[in-house]
Parts: sequence; structure tokens; C-alpha cells
Amino acid sequence: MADSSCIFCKICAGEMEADRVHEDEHTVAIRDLNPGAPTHILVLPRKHVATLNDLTEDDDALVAHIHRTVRTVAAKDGLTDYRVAINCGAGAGQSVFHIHFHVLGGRALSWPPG
Ligand code: DGP
Repeated sequence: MADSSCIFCKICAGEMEADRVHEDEHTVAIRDLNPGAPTHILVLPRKHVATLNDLTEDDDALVAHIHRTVRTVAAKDGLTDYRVAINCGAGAGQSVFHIHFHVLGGRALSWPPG
């Protein structure tokens, strides 16, 4: 169920502009507005799920599909080495409460992240 106050629901529905790099039945991938690397893509499920903690067993196939989309968008940008990150909760840096997978690459990435 879409959340009418959620910007990522609006982007998925095409009601808000974004640089879309991939879309299919279950996911939309967009370039991050404030990129932290030469490639910084966000993979969004069309389904509104606020955080990683809100996923249920019913979402298992969706989560697998999201990983396929991650691989697709990384390959489209020519990446073999990249990082996939999910911030879960404000304390971990989550600012948009519609789950999204950050795909970062195109530069050396240090570990651990800050
Ligand atoms: P997080 O902090 O993990 O919730 O990541 C949210 C990311 O979303 C952050 O890197 C900036 C990006 N972002 C926020 N609003 C928009 C938007 O309207 N369009 C796009 N393309 N990215 C956005």
C-alpha cells in the first residue's frame, strides 16, 4: 500500500521527478540526489515498507528481487566492485522511511563506514 506522504512512493508512482536508471514490476532504481560516490543509486521496492525491521516473511521474494535489481544497476554502470548499504532507523542515518538499498561504487570505499 503506497503512503501518500512518502517521497519514494511518489517517485515510484511517477508523481515526483527522479533520474530513473531501472524499473520493473517490483522495483525502481534512481540516482541519489546527494551522491556519495561516482555511482550512487537507490533501489526502491514499489511496495511501501518503512524500514528493514518492517519486512516480513511475505517480503522474502521481494528482497531477493531487490538484490537482482542491485546487480542489474551495478552492471549497467560497469561496476564489478561496489557496496550495498541499508540504513535502518534514524540512529543509523535513515532519513527516508521507505526501505532503500544504496548501491555505491566508482571509487575506493573504506571500511568501516562512519
Ligand atoms: P537514507 O539516509 O539511508 O534514508 O538515504 C536517503 C537517501 O535519499 C539520501 O542519500 C538522499 C536521497 N534522497 C532524498 N530525497 C531524494 C529525492 O527526492 N530524490 C532522490 N533521487 N534522492 C533523494
